[in-house]
Amino acid sequence: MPRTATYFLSDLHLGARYLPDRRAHERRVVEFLRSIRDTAEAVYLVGDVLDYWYEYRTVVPRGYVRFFGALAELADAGVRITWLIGNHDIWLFDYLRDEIGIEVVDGSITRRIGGRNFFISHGDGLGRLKPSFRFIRSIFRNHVCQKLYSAIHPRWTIPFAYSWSSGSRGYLPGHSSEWSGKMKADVRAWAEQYAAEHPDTDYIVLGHHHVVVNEPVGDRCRLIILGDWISHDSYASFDGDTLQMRHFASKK
Ligand SMILES: [Mn+2]
Repeated sequence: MPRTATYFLSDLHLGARYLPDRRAHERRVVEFLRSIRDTAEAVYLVGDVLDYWYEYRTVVPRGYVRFFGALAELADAGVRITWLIGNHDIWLFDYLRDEIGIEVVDGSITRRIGGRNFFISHGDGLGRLKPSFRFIRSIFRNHVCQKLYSAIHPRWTIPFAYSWSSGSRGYLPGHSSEWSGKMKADVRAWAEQYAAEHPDTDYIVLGHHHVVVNEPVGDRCRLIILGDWISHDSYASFDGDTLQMRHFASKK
């Protein structure tokens, strides 16, 4: 089978302390990655793939072994992997780039894939941000703050980070978000404006909101929100012409 498909997924939140069975969750993701091995030309991980990660110059956190292994198998088989960082996996620096051979991107990218133009972003930094979220976002990305943080022993920072991460969002099991209200209005307003300013865009692909969305925006563009791997096990597949949202069904 020729490798012609591009896959997009986001918000796996691997390692999240609120997952009922973290190992089973990781195995499901690995099963998915293996299932696309023969068809994938490229994979886009659109942020919040890990619930928390902080790599030091010489040391990395425990965990994610099977997941990293599955990514490495894909990369070694020639699949191009691009990981756009989210607001949970901000501190991915050069380890996975060098160790696995993936591209790590901070921010948004535009790509021409097949015959279509894509805008891809985790989405947490788009549109109007709450001042408190904007402030935290700038602290987290500040190099001096990162240096200071990395000087604290991880025996204190890692447990703190996991509990903060669980408490900071309402995405606990059974509390999936809905595509409605202010969130929908804000994201759509931003997307309408982007599509108007970039009329050659075919797909805006976002994560972050934990909802599955595939709907028109502007004259020719579609807004895609990738869902998550907490309630939806969702991903998008693109065959060079059309993009489809799907839900992974584990065979195990
Ligand atoms: Mn997010």
